[in-house]
Amino acid sequence: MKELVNKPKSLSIIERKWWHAATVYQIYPRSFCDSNGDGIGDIPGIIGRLDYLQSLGVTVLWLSPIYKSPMDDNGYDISDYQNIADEFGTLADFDKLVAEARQRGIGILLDLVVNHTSDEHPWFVESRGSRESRLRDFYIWRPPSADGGPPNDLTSSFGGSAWTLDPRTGEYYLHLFSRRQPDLNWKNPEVRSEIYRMMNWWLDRGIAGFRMDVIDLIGKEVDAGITADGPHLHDYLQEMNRETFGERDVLTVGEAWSATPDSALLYSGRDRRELSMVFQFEYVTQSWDETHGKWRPKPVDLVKLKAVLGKWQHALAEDGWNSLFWGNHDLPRAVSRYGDATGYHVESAKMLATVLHLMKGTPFIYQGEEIGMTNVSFTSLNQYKDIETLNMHRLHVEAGLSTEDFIRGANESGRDNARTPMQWSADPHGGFTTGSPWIEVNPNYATLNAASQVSDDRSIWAHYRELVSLRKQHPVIVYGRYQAWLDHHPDVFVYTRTLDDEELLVIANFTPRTITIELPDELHRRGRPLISNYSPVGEVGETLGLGPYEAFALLSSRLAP
Ligand code: TEU
Ligand code: CA
Repeated sequence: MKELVNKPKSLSIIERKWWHAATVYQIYPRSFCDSNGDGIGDIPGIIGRLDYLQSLGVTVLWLSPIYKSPMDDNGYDISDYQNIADEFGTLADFDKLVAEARQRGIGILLDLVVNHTSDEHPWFVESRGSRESRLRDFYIWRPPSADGGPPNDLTSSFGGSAWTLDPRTGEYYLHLFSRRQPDLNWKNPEVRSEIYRMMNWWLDRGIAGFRMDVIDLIGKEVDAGITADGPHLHDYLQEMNRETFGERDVLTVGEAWSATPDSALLYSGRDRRELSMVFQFEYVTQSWDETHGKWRPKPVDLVKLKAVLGKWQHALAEDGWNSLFWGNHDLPRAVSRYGDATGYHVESAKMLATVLHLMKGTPFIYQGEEIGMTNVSFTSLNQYKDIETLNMHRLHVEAGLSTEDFIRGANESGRDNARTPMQWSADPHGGFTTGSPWIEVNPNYATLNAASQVSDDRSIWAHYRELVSLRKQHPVIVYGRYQAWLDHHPDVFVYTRTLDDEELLVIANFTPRTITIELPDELHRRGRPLISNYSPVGEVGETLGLGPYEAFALLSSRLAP
């Protein structure tokens, strides 16, 4: 029996924003499309693919860094914030990208990397010159500890101490990433105002907002050993908001590995005036090994995965906003990590997309995910290019691990999985370049490529396009209340989204097996099949059979009998 509810139209407390209904697409420029045959993706290459992105339906592109950089960390080490790296193009190319994207209803999000700069940034060159340098205090310098070693035991994300001794002045500088990425001193008001000035300069060029690299680290209290979530973090973000984008209608998303549902409300709560949303990684790190971290990931535990994603859905239901993503340029390929890249490639890629894109939040598609690109299997160390992987290899081998063992972990979790070139076609190097690519293309490009999918209505690509379009058409997908069902079921992900008199039911089999599940009375219904990766499902009753990785969504009216 269905309840006959006839409540007044619900007034969501959340103020409507354009980016609530948007789907963002992340581009890793180095690996997206090479226009001039030098083996490196570039801005003209992106411009050449705008029609492809428009037909996918995405309305925001987040570009990983395109600024001048010695590329120690592929651009996350910036030496000039107000210029473009030669290999990516020119400022004129960038302005053209913004204009051409805008004509297609697409906005450009820049990657704001302001926790650190490159060691080649003129600020650092000046700062390291002498202890009396006028920019000394732009970075974090400390004298050696009593035994001459580093000031404390803070470690770098890429391995080893976070401190490097600079012989010129006999002091250590802090770098939470590579030694070529010195951390800026956010306590210095001059540093902050320089950054705000630079941000406004880009906003004035017409960008749609920023993705903020490791933004949870800028409030660090180095001497107390605090890096993430420091005491002044939110003061700085409120100041940044006031001084830069606060009055502009842009999207801002902060990368925050330390974020909890509570802190997410500090960043994105309605009265806080900080950011639109953050990326949270709780569901990522919960499957890392206690000692070896991501290099020995545990198998995905669906019950735990549902619990974490559900917790975030609830915590930000009435205030704040979620970001939704399975992958990015640091993470393994979604279908390899959470699906089945060999046995049920198409089914599982579509299933994952269905589950993610119908939740509440703004979905992010990482380049190539829309065609189901997979992890790569490298066999020799020189195929890897990522600084994190190469540094970690050195440390693990010093600690007694064999290179072969390390490669097994890197093929599962290394960042280069996400960085092999976009597979456009079955042409040499997947149509990414006419030259020789900076990193090898995944050999499966011959069968797994965009060209073969865009014209096929049953492809993974077509499924993503459908999901992006559904979000634009159905407010229930954007604003509906989330409720999870069958929390403890190890095989299926089931949730409903409710708005006014509409209810969306999403059911997904996370296993490569044919299964039968029992559904509680409240879920029995007839409705309109919205999307599926098998044949359309218009009715569910007490028992439901699901094929391997089957997923579907059913839209029904709560007023109907
Ligand atoms: O990543 C932050 C970060 O902490 C990653 O290094 C992450 O921990 C790691 O990949 C997972 O093992 C951001 C950028 O997304 C990343 O590409 C940069 O290398 C890093 O910051 C430094 O800017
Ligand atoms: Ca190029």
